[in-house]
This record gives sequence, structure tokens and C-alpha cells, in this order.
Amino acid sequence: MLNEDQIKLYKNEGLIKSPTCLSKNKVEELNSALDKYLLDHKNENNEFVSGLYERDEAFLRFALYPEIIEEVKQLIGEDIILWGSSLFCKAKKTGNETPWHQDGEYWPIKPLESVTIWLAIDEVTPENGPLQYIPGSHLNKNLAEHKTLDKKNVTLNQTLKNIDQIKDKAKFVTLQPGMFSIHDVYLYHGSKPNYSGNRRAGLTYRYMPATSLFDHQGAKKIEEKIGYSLQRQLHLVSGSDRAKNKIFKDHTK
Ligand SMILES: O=C(O)CCC(=O)C(=O)O
Repeated sequence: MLNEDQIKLYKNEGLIKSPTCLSKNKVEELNSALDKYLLDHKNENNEFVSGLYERDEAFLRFALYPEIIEEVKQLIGEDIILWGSSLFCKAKKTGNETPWHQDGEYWPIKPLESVTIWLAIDEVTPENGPLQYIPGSHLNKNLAEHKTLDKKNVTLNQTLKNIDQIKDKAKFVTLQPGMFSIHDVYLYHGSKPNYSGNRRAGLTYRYMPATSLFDHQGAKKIEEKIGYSLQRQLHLVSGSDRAKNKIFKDHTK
């Protein structure tokens, strides 16, 4: 669970490192699921995989761990929908950059509110492309202008237009396997390429308050623009679906 200072820090900075670390057994389960996924998809680019639990349901159960849900509740309340997951698996030496962005730029959630759990499978060090962020950049709850990048070796193709002026305020997040950070939907964040000798794999799980509506048609349009398409599954993980979303599975019963 988060203490009051940690909750305050999250509200002020837009990102915190959770004090929780998953057990050794759970970290082993995470590794097995990832090893199997990478083997099953060995001819694909797995630097960034969106719709992870829709593609492989082995990844769903990690998102339901009470250690994670209890902390999400502290930040967005009792009514929670898990609506997405991704793999960010930066290969050693050649791992891709994630350009500076705000998550909200990609997500049709109304009203726009969501938190991301970034769960480390590998150790994340200053050298292997940790998540970096601008503390407080979420505070005015605005989506800043993004532009499309015409560049290979990036996980996402949208980037913030005016990041150069504030880049020097960035902090980065180091994690041990089984630890996770939590960030706000409006936060400016990204990560550098991985030129180190160690892979940097992590999972993201996205949760929204069930008082918001997920616009499936809007999501489809955005995802086609980025170049993928999937049948997104919404999972009710706590409380009730107050906004009457299209729920794929209710885990509260
Ligand atoms: O892990 C990364 O490289 C970027 C992650 C990210 O952008 C996110 O979690 O929203």
C-alpha cells in the first residue's frame, strides 16, 4: 500500500515508484510468460507490443494481483477498469527509444483519466533505457501538441513538439525485477535507446476509473493510424462499471 507521502508525491509529480516488490515466485512467472511469448513470436518485432493480454491471456493475471490493484484504488478510487497492456522489451545494444509523449494523446477515454503501472521484468538501470519523465508536467491536465516522427527505431511515432526546452528537468526510474512505477495519463515521459549489454523488459497495465467511458470506435481509428488493430478487452477489476462501458469480463464476482 502507498502511504500519504507517496500519494502526495504522485499527485505533485505525476509518477512514483511503488514501495511494493512482487514475490520471487511471481517474478519467475512473469519471466516464464515473457520467455514463452518471445519464443512463440520469435519472427516479430517485440520491442513494443500493444494489446498484450488480448494477444496472450497469460499476461492478464499479473494485472489482477491485489498488490497492484490496491495501490491503483488509492489513486483513482474503488471503481476500476483494466483496459490495456503493452510489452516494452528493449533489446540489449539496439533497444529502441520511446519518444517523449503523453499517454492521453493515444487514448480515447472520456473524461480522460487513467494510471499506468510499469512493471519491471528485468532490472532497469540508468544505462538500459529507463523510463524518464518531467515531474509535474501532468498538473495542468492539458494535452500538449504532438507531431508525427518519420524515424525508425522508435516504439511510438508521436512526440511532444516542445520538449527540448524542458528536457533538462527529466528524472528517470530505476527498478528491480518485480517492482513497478505508477504514472498519470498527462505526464510527459519517454525513454532513451538501450545501448547497454542488458535487455530492459517491462509490462504496462492501464487502469481507468469506471466512471469514464472507453470509446472503442475512437480507439480503432487511432490504432489504425499507428498501424495495428485489435479487439480491446475491458476488464472490471474492482467496484462497479458506473459509466456503462462494454465490459469483456467482470472479475469482481
Ligand atoms: O518503457 C518505455 O520505454 C515507455 C513506456 C511508456 O511510454 C508508457 O508506459 O506509457
